[in-house]
Amino acid sequence: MKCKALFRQFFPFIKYCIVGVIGTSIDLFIVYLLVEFFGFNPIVAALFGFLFAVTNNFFLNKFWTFRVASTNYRKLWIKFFLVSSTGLSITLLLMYLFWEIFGIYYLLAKLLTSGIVLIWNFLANKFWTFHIKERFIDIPEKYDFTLSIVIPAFNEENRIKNTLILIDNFLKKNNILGEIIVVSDGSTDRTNTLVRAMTDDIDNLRLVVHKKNKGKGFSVKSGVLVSKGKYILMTDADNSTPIEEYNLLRKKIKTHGVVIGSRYLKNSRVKRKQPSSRIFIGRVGNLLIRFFIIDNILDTQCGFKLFTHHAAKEIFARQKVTRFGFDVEALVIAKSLNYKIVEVPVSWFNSLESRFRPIRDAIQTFFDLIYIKLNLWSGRYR
Ligand SMILES: Nc1nc2c(ncn2[C@@H]2O[C@H](COP(=O)(O)OP(=O)(O)O)[C@@H](O)[C@H]2O)c(=O)[nH]1
Ligand SMILES: [Mg+2]
Repeated sequence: MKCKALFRQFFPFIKYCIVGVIGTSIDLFIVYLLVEFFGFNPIVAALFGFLFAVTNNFFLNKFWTFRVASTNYRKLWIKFFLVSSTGLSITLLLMYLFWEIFGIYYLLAKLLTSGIVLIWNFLANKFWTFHIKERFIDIPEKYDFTLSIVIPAFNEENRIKNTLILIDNFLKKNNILGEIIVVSDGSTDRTNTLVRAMTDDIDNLRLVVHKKNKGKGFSVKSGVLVSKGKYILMTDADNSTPIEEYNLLRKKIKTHGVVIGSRYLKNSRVKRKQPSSRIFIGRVGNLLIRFFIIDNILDTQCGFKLFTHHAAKEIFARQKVTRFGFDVEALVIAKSLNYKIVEVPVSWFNSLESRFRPIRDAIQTFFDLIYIKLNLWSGRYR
């Protein structure tokens, strides 16, 4: 486990080194410019070069290496500057020690010094400058239900009835006081009639109706905002992840604000795969998401996610993306609010029917990702 944790720092460390090389090149270039073309004293020029490189490295590390959402630039920059200055002082001290006192060949002394300072700077920035304290909020309120289950539904007359029966049975069998909220989103088939009829047989089944289709994201949001449970689960109308998997997620919700089902972990059980075109889109999408938006999460798109009441309300109140990009956005918001997120392997039975239109929805989701990134940069989620 320790080895794994260490390995996770490998990529950030490589990125940190790359940023360091860029910073040093800029530093040298500025010193050269100032001395040769503007007649600066080399010591003064070195000072400017240092400040410039610190600022440049700061931005690259904030947005690329460590991806910190905080927009308190002044505080972060001062911390980063302090770490860099301390690094510089250590450099001088070690050079004095290695070269003057121990008589080590000066280039070797410099190599040793650089290595030590690099590791010091990396660790100090990782665990101090850009360190985020994750939080877990569990307010000891009295809730009307233990669990709210939010199901977005768009023309689901074929699939929803069975799912509702399974969920109702599960709640009864496990003695869970739950409410089920179906958000029918401009459905033009018999979804509304069907669900309404079932409210006679199923306790605490509610139907929220959107007259026009607004998207899965918008629907989950409206369902979450009216939920009254201590925990809030979103799941798909086709029961792709069987409701029994709630028991797996529940184990982690005692210590995490957000627990998400995952199809890509070692113990995930994916039965009946999606068509290969869909898998391809999913993989490419995931790569883009991991590279540009959120790392450390393997499956952002699984429709089975559990939140504490407080986390769900805080996250979905800030939700802006209305269609399929909303999953990623919810996780981005959770991260920028410093919630602890954990992935749990679940089973997943692909249903042959799908509302996802591969080309149209993939393109729309791509634009949503850009929109999320812009919101993140401008601090709109905080
Ligand atoms: N409210 C709402 N739900 C939608 C919309 N599109 C898809 N869904 C729901 O999202 C869930 C997953 O959709 P599904 O067609 O199974 O997609 P897939 O599993 O990703 O192929 C189902 O519960 C759908 O009814 C939409 O536009 N509005
Ligand atoms: Mg499905």
